[in-house]
Amino acid sequence: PAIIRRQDYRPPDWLVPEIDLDFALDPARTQIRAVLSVARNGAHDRYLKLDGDGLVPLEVKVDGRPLESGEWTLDGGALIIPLTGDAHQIETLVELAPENNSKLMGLYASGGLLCTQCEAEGFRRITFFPDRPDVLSRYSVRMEADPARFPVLLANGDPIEQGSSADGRHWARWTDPFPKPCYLFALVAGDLACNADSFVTMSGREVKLGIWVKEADLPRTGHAMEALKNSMAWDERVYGREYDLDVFNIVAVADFNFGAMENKGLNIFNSRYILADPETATDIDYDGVEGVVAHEYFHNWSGNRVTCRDWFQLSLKEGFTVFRDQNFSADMGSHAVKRIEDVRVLRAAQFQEDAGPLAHPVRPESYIEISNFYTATIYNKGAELIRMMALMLGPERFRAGSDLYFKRHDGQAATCEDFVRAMEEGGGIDLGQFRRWYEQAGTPHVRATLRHDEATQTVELLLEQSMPPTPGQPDKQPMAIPLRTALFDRIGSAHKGEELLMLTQPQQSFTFGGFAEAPVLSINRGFSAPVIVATDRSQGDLAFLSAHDDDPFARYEAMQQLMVNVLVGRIAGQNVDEAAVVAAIRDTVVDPHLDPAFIAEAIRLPSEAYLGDQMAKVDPDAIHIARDALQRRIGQELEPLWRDIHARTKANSFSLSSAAKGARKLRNTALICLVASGVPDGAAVAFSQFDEADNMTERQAALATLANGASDEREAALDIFYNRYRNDALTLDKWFQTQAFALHPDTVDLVEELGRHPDFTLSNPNRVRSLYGAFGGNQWAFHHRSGKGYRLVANCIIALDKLNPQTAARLVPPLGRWCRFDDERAALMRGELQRILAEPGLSKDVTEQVGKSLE
Ligand code: HT7
Ligand code: ZN
Repeated sequence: PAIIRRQDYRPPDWLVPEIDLDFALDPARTQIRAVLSVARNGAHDRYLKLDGDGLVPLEVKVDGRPLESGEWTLDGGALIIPLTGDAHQIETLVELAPENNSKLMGLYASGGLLCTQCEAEGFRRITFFPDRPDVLSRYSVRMEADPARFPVLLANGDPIEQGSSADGRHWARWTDPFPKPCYLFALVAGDLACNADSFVTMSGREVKLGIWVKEADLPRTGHAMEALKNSMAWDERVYGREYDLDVFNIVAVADFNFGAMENKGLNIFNSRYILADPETATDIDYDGVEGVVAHEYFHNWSGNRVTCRDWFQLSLKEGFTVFRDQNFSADMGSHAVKRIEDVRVLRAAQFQEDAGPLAHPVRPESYIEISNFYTATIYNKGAELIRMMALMLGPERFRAGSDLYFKRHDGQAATCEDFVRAMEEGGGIDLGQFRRWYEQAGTPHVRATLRHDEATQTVELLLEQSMPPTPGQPDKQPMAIPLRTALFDRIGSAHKGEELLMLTQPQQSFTFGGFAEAPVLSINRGFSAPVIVATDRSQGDLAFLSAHDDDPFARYEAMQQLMVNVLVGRIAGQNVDEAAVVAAIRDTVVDPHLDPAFIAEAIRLPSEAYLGDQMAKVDPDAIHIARDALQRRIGQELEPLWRDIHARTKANSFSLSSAAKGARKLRNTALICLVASGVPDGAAVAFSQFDEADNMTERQAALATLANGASDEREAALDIFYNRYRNDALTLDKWFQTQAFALHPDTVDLVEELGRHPDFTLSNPNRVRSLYGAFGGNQWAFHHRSGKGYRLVANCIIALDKLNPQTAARLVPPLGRWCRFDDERAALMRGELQRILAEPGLSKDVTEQVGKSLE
């Protein structure tokens, strides 16, 4: 397949200032008439090329004149028309069968609805058009459909006309006054009910808000609506950004390749990020709804008003928007806990990506299939880059930079470089070396060594940075790494003030005076830079920080490192002091000043996958055994504490307050510890929590805890859960996911069985992710030494590729991590990758991911 390169960017030959679309909608046979006003861009004699994917032109007209078939050609799906003048009107007619569109890109059917997904390159599956983000057009859209099946007709912008046709069909016209790239086009037709509300903007305009769902789901839309209104107010307050249309609609659909889509004025969501009620949604689900609603709303400015020049600039909108949604969620809840959660996700997804064959820079240099580049690097590492700039600039200068960016580039298709330049000019800072964060893939490693000199009462902090090679980038230049740092006096347990140290050289040392005794180093506080830090801190120093650090992230980190050292040491056969971990956990749990949600985060053992990341070669079995043993010891030694917490955090009634969420989080952690201790009534306590819970957070946590063990209660709870939720797709996903993620010796066999379950289907991406996606993240089960896990996932990829290549390609990365494992496992993993690659007719999505994984 062809490689697209960033360096090959050329402005578009033809612009399309206006487009008029007419949809005669029907699931089996939809006709689309498009009228494009095209304008030559600059002086050249190149023909007009309109991208198309699987389209057959039924009619082609230029300035109203029908073309003969010889007057246009098709080239790899694109429509080629030679034109003589500088401005023309092009008209095309195509026909589609949305009900047969299993790729869920372009116009497709989902649960009786017709809807669209155009980012990144879905619009070319709807009509012929220059499908690139730097072609911005004004859209007028007419939709016509059967009013019984499709009473609601929505598109971007504002509704301007509607009526009935003589043949009993009805129609509506929507226009969007803001020029936009075609990836932001959307329409929805269906039988939908609306949660209607409104928001008055900072300039006093009333915006009509609508969340459209199936009638039965209306009671589950309240949280999403609150999140939307909070997001609108937050963007005004924090970034000065006001909403610009008179209506803002959101539609929830059951079949969706991603989380949601920010189409102008008509966001389309995977229903899992809209629907929530206590019976079916966990607190994590509620937070997911809030975060994704905010993310898509924030795109109205960071993505829509200022869009991307080309797909290499994807992080311009995604990294910035993730940064914005992370800060919004932190403001809505706890800054400390949100940061811990975000870093956990970054390390689990992005650090692994950076360390493997699919590593790429935040601004990639090339791609084969752009859908494969909606990655943790573009999104989460991209957000960390913005976070570092915000830290270096400080809040006022960062706001000045973002104001300049929006003002300067409003209505334009911009680049990452435009953003950095606006930050430099608006904030008055030189970001020359910092730009390497956009260019170099891989996670920097920083080694920090502290040397104390009693005679001069000074300490020298030596920082050394390095960056491992990544595909296509064998040698790396030093990065600009901002490290928030403090030195703690052991006596008094305080520090003299935090400093922001800028590490810019391969090696750099910083000297601090006034230390009669060697202090304790607290570094990368708040996770100020997305780097891996190694220090020579003792277990005693880490225990000290886990009790005294005033930066919550650093305190959490010290606790985690304490546990990692014990676990990795134990796996390596060293004599380790587990008692120190137990003591640190006890001290944390009983600290009355700490937020219960923070306690739950801090005392949670590092995941098996994270432990694997700390080892030269991952040994899944040894990791599982060591972690399990430590969890048991923590459970046993502090058993009364776990019982007490579990009992006292039981609420009388459900609330979504931070305090109630924190209590549930801690209660579920206490349950894990209690059950892990092996006490005879462990399964019974978990089952009562499962049975008595008035909310899904506690019910699912109890189910997951039971699923890790072997008991009659396990089987009973799984049966009850299935029977209770078998008709609720989103909740049934949890049943599949919990079993696929269970730390149970039979998980691999169970996943095989579940793949044949009557409720399992490859046509719903949520269901696929809940089984095979979750399983791929279950290190112990997926890496079963038999290789069965690899075979299962490979089989799924092969079968799914024929229906939905995008979703299939997203299952490849766990198989691509073969070089992190022993030779036997590596050979089995490579064997499965080769088997996939040998499949005839493999999509370019999967070919790219598998091909790169084998290199
Ligand atoms: N910007 C949206 C990306 C997206 C997407 C990408 C590829 C395939 C399907 C997709 N659906 C949505 C989502 C976002 O980041 O807001
Ligand atoms: Zn986004």
